[in-house]
Amino acid sequence: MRNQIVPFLVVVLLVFTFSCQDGDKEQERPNIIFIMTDDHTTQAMSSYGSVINTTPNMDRIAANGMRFTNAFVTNSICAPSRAVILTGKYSHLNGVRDNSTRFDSSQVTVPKLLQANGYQTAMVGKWHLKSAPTGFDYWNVLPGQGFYYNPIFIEMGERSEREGYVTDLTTDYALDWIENRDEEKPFFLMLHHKAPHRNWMPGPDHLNMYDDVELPIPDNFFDDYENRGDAAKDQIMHIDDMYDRYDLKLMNVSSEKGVDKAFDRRLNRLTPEQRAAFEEAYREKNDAYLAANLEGEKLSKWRYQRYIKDYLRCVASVDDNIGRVLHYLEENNLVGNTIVIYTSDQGFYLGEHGWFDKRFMYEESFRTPLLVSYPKGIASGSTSEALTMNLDFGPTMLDMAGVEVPEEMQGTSLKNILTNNGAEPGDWRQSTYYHYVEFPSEHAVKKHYGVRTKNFKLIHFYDDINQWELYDMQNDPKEMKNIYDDPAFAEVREELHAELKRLQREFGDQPDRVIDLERD
Ligand code: SGN
Ligand code: CA
Repeated sequence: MRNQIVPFLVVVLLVFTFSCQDGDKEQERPNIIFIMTDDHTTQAMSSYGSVINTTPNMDRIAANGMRFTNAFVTNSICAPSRAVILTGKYSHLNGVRDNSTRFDSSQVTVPKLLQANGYQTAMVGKWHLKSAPTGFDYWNVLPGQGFYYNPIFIEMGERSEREGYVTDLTTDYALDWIENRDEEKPFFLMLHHKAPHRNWMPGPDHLNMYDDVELPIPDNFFDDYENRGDAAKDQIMHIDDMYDRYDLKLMNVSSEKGVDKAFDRRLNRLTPEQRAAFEEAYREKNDAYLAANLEGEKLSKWRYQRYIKDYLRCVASVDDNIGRVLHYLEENNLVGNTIVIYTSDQGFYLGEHGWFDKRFMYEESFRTPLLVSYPKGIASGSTSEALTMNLDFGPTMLDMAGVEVPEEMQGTSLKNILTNNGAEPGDWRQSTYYHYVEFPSEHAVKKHYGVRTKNFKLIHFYDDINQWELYDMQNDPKEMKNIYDDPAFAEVREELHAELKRLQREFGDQPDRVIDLERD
């Protein structure tokens, strides 16, 4: 076995090295397709061992390239994650610390650098950064969160509504752009899906998927948050907090709640045919729900089933559409020279701890999927356990394109890992730093920062509270027991405190100063 693998790797490395030599023909520089979904989490990807769905097309990216098992975000929420990816810098430096901040588009970004270095660049789909996209030859984005049905797109500044389902339309625009590109130049495409973001409205092709199955519930669904701090107890993101109409599509339940009214406005966007199909898909199931008059745990379980099925129906459409992109690359002889990256803006809770949404540094939302394929440089079917961050995506894409990574970017290129079968270089990071600040706000997740190594995680919840949590990631991967005050872990605790301080110095983050300023 070893005898076969070593020559194979040598060939892969040589081909890769040669393909990146200066003076290469322009079209031999790799194309890059960066596909990012909104809130798609590893628990709903078959390549990461999902027990609730399959994602055959995403699996093809994993099978043709590398799957990262320890990819994390720096701040688990949408606009901040996007700004981190564009700039390669933490939120406190790129300015987008929460979803309400406008991105300062005069900053140095990955698309600007690729564009300046001869790439043709495009951005299609969810943008969410308030200022207009810069650094793109073509852009066509959804305003704000966008709509699932008949969405409005802003194409190079012009707004128009398109009939259809957002995931299909976003892919149509992306493929049209590739089709009409200048074939003499390499291309960089950011293809950002809205799905599977709340309120999980499935497309016409998947409305009845999972109708006849009951999906397994996470074993910590009925978590009572014992042995945890107040932050886990005080959140408002429990499946029981969901809205009947807006989230759960109980169109036979009346409600005066604002967000349910917003759902009615959304339904009104559908064409009569779309609306008839949508309502018909839920009608019998919603009637059965009312007749059953469920309470307590049974009601929570019903709500989980409705939530997870709609979420997965939205994921299925993304997966089908990724299949369309991969098929296009095959048909047009683009597979060999195109890097395909698949990720999400962050992870998500699929009933773990009883939750939906994200924001916490707890595993499910701190993690993000990361698959990268590139036949010329990455061994197929490989995995890497290196601790990686969304901070690294920008430097990686620049490095793979042969463009110098600016000193100010705080991430590290993954090129060495990608081209070395997933092995970590000797000096690779042994810890990751996280900082979330959007509080008070929807879902009531408190401000916190922390550090994670492969074995432990230390979190400090601050602002309106002052509580520390420590988790043993090997023996308690679901984070059910805070061991911060356990004397057996006193040494680990002190080591992590020191590491946290070191990281805050390295990255220039000063949460304690922020607290003081906010209190003044
Ligand atoms: C909306 C959702 C929230 C979600 C945020 C942020 N509420 O406000 O549930 O946490 O987006 O999501 S909704 O009632 O409008 O659906 S993010 O992915 O954009 O950060
Ligand atoms: Ca998101």
